[in-house]
Amino acid sequence: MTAAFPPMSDLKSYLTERCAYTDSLLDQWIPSVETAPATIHKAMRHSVFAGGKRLRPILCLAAAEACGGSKEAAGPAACAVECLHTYSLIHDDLPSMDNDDFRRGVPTCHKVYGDGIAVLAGDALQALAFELVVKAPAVSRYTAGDLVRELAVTAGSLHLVGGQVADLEGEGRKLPLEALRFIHENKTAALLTTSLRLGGMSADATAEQLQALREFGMATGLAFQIIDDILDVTQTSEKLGKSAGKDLASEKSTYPALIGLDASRAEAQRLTQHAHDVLSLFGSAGGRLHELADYLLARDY
Ligand code: GRG
Repeated sequence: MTAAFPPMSDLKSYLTERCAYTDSLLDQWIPSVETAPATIHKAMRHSVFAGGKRLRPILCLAAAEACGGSKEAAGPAACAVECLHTYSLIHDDLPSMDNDDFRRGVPTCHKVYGDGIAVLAGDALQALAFELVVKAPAVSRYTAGDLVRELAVTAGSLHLVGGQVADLEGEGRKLPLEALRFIHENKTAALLTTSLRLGGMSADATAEQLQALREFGMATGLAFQIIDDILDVTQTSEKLGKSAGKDLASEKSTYPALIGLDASRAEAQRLTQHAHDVLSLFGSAGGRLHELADYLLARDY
């Protein structure tokens, strides 16, 4: 397999380049706003191109790089995880869920297109995720069915949906730390982990490499969500591009609410250190994953 990755450059330009690469593929694969029925494609594109950080596609591409693969082979999986992620944001923002008006710096999908079209835009993005993941070129260790299963299990009742159910049922109650950890691992860390594993699978990763990507994803994913909880209390809505301070206002159980800001930061640092440790089998090919783990810990939006 050809390694089509450029040599290490500074992280900022790497992120910009990977973001632009993902966007160009998404633009190619999401039906245009002229495609009938136009409203649904406008709504899908409104949320996808509203300015997300593209962390999941970037992790997918970096995991492929760590396993000796190419960004071209990982591109379909990178777009699939972004479509699944954007669907979850659209549905999470609905009045019947988290009821948010503002996401990625713009009004939420249902605020612009109404609840019905927002539900359908999420549904269509979820379906598109599965259509895209099977575009990945064939490799010897994994079938298209293996990639579909990886995405489906994460999207379903044991992970994304299950985490969202636990979150809804935990509203208005002070949760024990283990219950909060369950929500964060399933709402957040599971999809980051699958993004990495799909990148690895597109590069024909070994079972050991996929297992290391799982451990790296669960550790960085939980650290990512702890940082998200911290940013909700320390940053402005303008900086975050979504409503800040909501967790505090709704007395939601979060890491800072349960263990305090300092202990939350320390836990995110401990998890990030564990993430670095599990990358040892990738040697220098894992360089970008090391950088991304530090970037996720240090982010301020
Ligand atoms: C199945 C409806 C449904 C929901 C599943 C993922 C999820 C649960 C809800 C989405 C909202 C949410 C707060 C998720 C937690 C993960 C998280 C912090 C998402 C935001 O991710 P970023 O910061 O967002 O990467 P951008 O906009 O940059 O892509």
